[in-house]
Parts: sequence; structure tokens; C-alpha cells
Amino acid sequence: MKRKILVTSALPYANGQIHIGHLVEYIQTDIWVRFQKMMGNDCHYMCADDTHGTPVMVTARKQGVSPEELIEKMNEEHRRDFGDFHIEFDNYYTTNSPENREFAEYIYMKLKEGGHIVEKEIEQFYCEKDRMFLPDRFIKGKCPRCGAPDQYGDSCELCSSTYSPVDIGEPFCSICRSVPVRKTSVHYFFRLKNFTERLKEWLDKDRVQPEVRRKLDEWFQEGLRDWDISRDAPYFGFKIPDTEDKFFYVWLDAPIGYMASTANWCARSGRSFDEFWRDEDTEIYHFIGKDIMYFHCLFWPAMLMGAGFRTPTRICIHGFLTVNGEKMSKSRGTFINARKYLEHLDPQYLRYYYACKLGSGVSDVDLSIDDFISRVNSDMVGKIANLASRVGPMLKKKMDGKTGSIPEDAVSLIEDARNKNIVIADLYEQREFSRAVKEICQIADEANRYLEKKEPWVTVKTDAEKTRQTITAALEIFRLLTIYLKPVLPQFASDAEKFLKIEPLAWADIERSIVDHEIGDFKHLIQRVDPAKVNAMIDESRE
Ligand code: 2FM
Ligand code: ZN
Repeated sequence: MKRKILVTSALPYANGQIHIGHLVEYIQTDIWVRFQKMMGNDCHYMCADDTHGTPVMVTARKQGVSPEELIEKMNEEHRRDFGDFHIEFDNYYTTNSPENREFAEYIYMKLKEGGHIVEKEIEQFYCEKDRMFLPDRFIKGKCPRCGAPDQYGDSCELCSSTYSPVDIGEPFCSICRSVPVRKTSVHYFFRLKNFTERLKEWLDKDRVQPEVRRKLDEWFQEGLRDWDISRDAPYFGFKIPDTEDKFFYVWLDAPIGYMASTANWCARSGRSFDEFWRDEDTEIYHFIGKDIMYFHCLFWPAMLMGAGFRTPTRICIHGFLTVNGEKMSKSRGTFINARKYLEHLDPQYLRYYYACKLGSGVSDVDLSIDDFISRVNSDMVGKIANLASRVGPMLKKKMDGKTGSIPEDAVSLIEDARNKNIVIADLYEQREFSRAVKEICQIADEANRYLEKKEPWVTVKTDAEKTRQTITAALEIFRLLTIYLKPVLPQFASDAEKFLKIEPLAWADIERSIVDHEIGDFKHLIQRVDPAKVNAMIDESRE
């Protein structure tokens, strides 16, 4: 039965450029979405820029432009970067939209009516030099939980705890580094603990990975704290209804951006918003990094519950990217922007490599540069693309480009490759991409061994019909490999479809075959990675 699925990736901040660390998530999500679409499911991928907050306001101020101008420019850049990495959203929107304002106000009012919003006077840091309150990320200091130095005012990168900026040790203003003063003002809080039991019930239905659940249980044990959802002016965001100078904290309207993007897309495509955000038969998947699980596994479902919407089916959490086993680093040149990568390398390499490394767990993904080069060159180019390039040109030049029948000695090889579709589909579904790629490479290995044994480049001189059969078998397996890899390598698949002269492949095309068919002209499907280009990319990323 056709499933109805809504998928999101975290909304990237409009304040910065997309880098290869971000791409772990967008590539992971895109692969999963493409797989669902190939399966014939009614699947849609929503995203947007996360535009509000102090950083955008401060950056715009520094650049001498309005926040609106800044976010518009960033939106274009982000779209271009994602598109060039073959990440295909059904809608890429912005949180600074009328839909998002409407949903944010609606959800807030519902929470307020439900008695889940409380007002409290709080003391905050205020920078007298910059003349503004210093919320969240503009205060730095020591984590109140684990004591790690140089942590942001809202959460700790080391122990993942979230807290209030006033609790941080030895605070300083991150704009001018001066020691801020304390000032009081009224803030609005979301009473998260009202949802404790409902959240636990929701989580009991297999919503997150087991290691995430353990972390959440620690937070439950500590007791869920009230969440400050307001910020004082000046702030770039939505004004809170019935207030003069209070704005929604960016994290309040950011996840609501998933809904706003859906609504915007629904209006364009004639679909109904409610079938996605109210209908329990629809599946909703949020792909996020482990740093923002508090927001997505606690605040967000509680907001949805409080406002009467359905809750997500699953939160798919991934780890961070490391490069050569270490955090991305500007001094080592491993903090690589998407655009910089594209100036030097084919985006398909990174898609393939991430797929080789991604599983369903939350552990970090390591991009080892040597391994990257060797996997792409030996597997993707050497095993998979090579299968086509070893036989395609020969068939075209010497045998009119016409395939024949499958030879007896290849029947079981092809059957095995075809039967693997069930295992591979299941691995994609479970987000076990590295295991899926392993299965795919094994098929390619078998096919290459078959070719080595049959030596069509030798038999072509004496027995054209036998050679045609051998090539037909190889191309049949190549066609199956193309289907299996299509979620990861859509461009490669589309080039292969052209070469094979076949319609765009869906998963169900596994059952079809390439016998007695005329192929198109052979065009090189993919180049080997040139290590010199990798080095140049790293050199140019070094600060
Ligand atoms: O962590 C981040 O990059 C946020 N901009 C993610 C927001 S996700 C969602 F809630 F909007
Ligand atoms: Zn300051």
C-alpha cells in the first residue's frame, strides 16, 4: 500500500553558509526520500531557512543591510548549494513567512489557553556597549553542568545539556568580549513539565533510537524545566501577540517552519495541510543532528500536543561529521564549505562516501580523506561504473548496440542480484545505508568476476553472439545496480538510463530486463577522484 510520508531536515540557520558537516544530514535525508519515492510512496521533503534570532540581526547590522535582505541572499545561496549536491526538496521555504507567523501565533495562543504559558520576571545579561540583551548564543562562559569552558549560553556542546544563560560561569559578551551587566524583564515560559506523561507515552512507541531514549530518560529524571520562549527587543523575529516589545525566541518558530513550509507547498500543489499535520495515518519523519534533540524530542512534540496537532512518527538522529577523526577545523582546512567543495569535486563522490558511512545510529560520521579517495575510486568508479564501461562501448561499436539473451551461466548470478532487492530496500528503509552499499558492492564484485572469467574482450574476436550474451548479462546486473544506487546517485542513474536508453528507473523495474534491447551511446559515467584536487580544496579552506 502506498504510504503518505512527510520528511524534514533541520532548517539551516540563515546566518551561515552550508558546509560538508551540514551535508551529512541533507544527503542522508535526500537518500531516504528518494528511496521512498522510488518505492512509489507519496513522500514529500520539506525544508526552509531558519531566519530569526540575534545572530542574523547582528550579522545584518555588521554588513549594513536589513535582516530581510540578508536572509533573502542566504536563501538563494542555500538553495543553490543544496541543488548542486542533488538534494531535492519538494519545498524550500523560509521561517520569515506569513504562514509561519500565523502558525506560531496559533500554537502560542493554544498553549496559552491551555494554561501552559507562564510569565516570569527574569534577570538576563545586558551588554551596555552593544546596547542589547545578550540572549542564548551571545553569552559565552563555563557550562554549569560539566564545567566545559567557552560554551554558548544556551547549551553545552560537550554534555548536550541546555540551560539558562544566567547560570553559565564567568560570562562574557561574545560580540565585544566585555563583561555584561544583569537586567530584569518579563519573559514568557512554556511549561514543558505539563507534558511529561504524554511525552513518555509518545516516546514509548519507538520514536527515537535507544541511545537517544536513554538520554531523554536522564532529562525526565531531572524533571522538565520551563522553557523561555520570549526575547526582548531588539530582535529579528515575530512579535508575541498582545505584547509591545517581546518576540518569539527563534527556537519557538523554527520547528513550526516545518508546518509553514508544508502549508506553502500545499497551497501550490493543491494538497491539504491537514492530511499531513492532523491525519495520524500520515508518517512524519524529522532528520536532525544530536545537538538539537532536546528541541525535537521534547519541546516540539509537546508544542504539537498542546496545540492539538499530531506528533511526529520518528525523529531520526545522526551524529556529527569528523574529518580524519577530528572535529572540522579551519586551521587544518577541513571546515569545507559546500561551494568550495563544488569548485573542485563532483558532488556524487560525497553522496557516495556519506552513504558508505551512514547507519541508523547516532555515532559520528568520519570523513577520512584517504578512505574517501580510495572508496570512490575503487568501488564507485572501479567496480560499478566500470562494469558499464568495460562492455558498453564494445557492444555499441562491434554489435550494433543490441543486447541479446541471458546466457545459461549467468541466470543464477542475475537472479541473486535481483533477489537482493528485498534486503537492500529494507536497509534503505532502516537508514542502514552503509550496509546497503556493501550489498550493492558485493553484487558488483560478482559481476566483475563473471566478466573476468568470460573475457568478452577476447571472445569478441571469435564469437560475437556469445559475447553479446555475456555483455547482456553484465548490463542486466549494471541496470539492477543502477536501481539500487539511484537514491544515492541520482545523476549517475540518470546518465546510466540515457546510456541504456531506458525510462527513469523505479524500484519496481527490478522485475524488468534489458534483453533484446538497443542501448544508447556510451558516455563516461564518472571520473576518478583526483587527489590533487582534494588537496587544493583543503588548501583553499585553510585559514
Ligand atoms: O541547529 C540549527 O541549525 C537550527 N537552525 C535547526 C532548526 S531545526 C527546526 F527546528 F527548525
Ligand atoms: Zn558586547
